[in-house]
Amino acid sequence: MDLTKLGWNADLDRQFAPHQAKGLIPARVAVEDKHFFRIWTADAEILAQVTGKCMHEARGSNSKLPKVGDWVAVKLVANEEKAMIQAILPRRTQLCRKMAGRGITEHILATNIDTAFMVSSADASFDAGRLEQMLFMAHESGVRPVVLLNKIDLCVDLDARLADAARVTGNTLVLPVCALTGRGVKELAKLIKPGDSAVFIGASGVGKSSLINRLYGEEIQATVEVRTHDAKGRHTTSWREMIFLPQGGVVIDTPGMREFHIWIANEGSKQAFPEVGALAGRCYYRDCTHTQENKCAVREALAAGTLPRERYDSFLKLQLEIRYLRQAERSAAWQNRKKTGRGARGVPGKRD
Ligand SMILES: Nc1nc2c(ncn2[C@@H]2O[C@H](COP(=O)(O)OP(=O)(O)OP(=O)(O)O)[C@@H](O)[C@H]2O)c(=O)[nH]1
Ligand SMILES: [Mg+2]
Ligand SMILES: [Zn+2]
Repeated sequence: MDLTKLGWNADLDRQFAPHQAKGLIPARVAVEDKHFFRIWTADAEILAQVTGKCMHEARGSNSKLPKVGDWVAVKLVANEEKAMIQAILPRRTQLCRKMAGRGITEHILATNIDTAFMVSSADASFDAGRLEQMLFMAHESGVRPVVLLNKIDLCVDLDARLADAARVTGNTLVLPVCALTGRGVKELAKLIKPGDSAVFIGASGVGKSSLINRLYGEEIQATVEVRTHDAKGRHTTSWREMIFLPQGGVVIDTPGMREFHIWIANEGSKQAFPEVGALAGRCYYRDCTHTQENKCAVREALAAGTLPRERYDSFLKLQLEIRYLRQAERSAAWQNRKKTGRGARGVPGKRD
């Protein structure tokens, strides 16, 4: 395989030079699992592991470990269909979300992406709030977003639905599609050029895998269809997987997302206001908003003049934004539950 078809370019060539000098070869991470990676080299798809050194350098920070879409420098293990990942080349873009569950962990969905297809269902489960959050994430990541309004066969008034979407999409391209009939799939295919990398994201059951199958031309990804003859039943995508399209370009299928947290804004705040972050750690209340609480180290510094007023003001402004986004996310999720009274695929308590 010609690596340029996977997106290899002159920049990567330059970045790879020191690794080449050490006899390493370039590869792209196609699948990330708990215990292994599947990578594509120019010659083959092979299993790969991370070296102990790499693990140590990551120091528990998940984002420093290889992710789907990463270009890596590997050493082939002699006489085995295996490789050791020695280094990750700098990421051009990275698309992230907050991991669901306790605590906040950033979770990189995919890296080195050109286009993020934000898939929404045009049926009654359409959720403008969720779409807005997905768009925010794409914009923050420097990835081109395209909105796919899927399942238009299930939508009674497409114009009205498009108008709903337009309220949150701004200048972003919105493409109505139908994985069932193939409508709009040609236009979709045109948006992925050879060498491009695209990722499909969106709630579980909106039809990400179905659209990818359509693009590929055959059933390559399992979809969530209920198969009565098959004990396995539903086939929800459970890991991220990169797929090479016959016409060129790669697409990454992702599992449905339960929530999109605005971790980027959070991370941005930590980076932009390290001194406020340090002060906030000394506030009496753990959830101090630094506006009216007693024993607030941030306001004490403000009063003492060690924290400039304008720094305090812009910090608060960003915090407000983050809180607003969180609130919007929560109410959108709540509205959606109220609307459908069940999970996206009709299974109470399932993901999404
Ligand atoms: N009517 C109709 N059904 C569709 C369409 N696209 C997908 N579906 C159905 O919707 C269900 C979910 O599709 P998937 O492609 O598995 O959804 P997904 O987004 O990959 O879901 P996760 O992997 O759980 O995130 C399946 O039963 C599909 O057959 C469409 O355009 N119209
Ligand atoms: Mg899927
Ligand atoms: Zn405080």
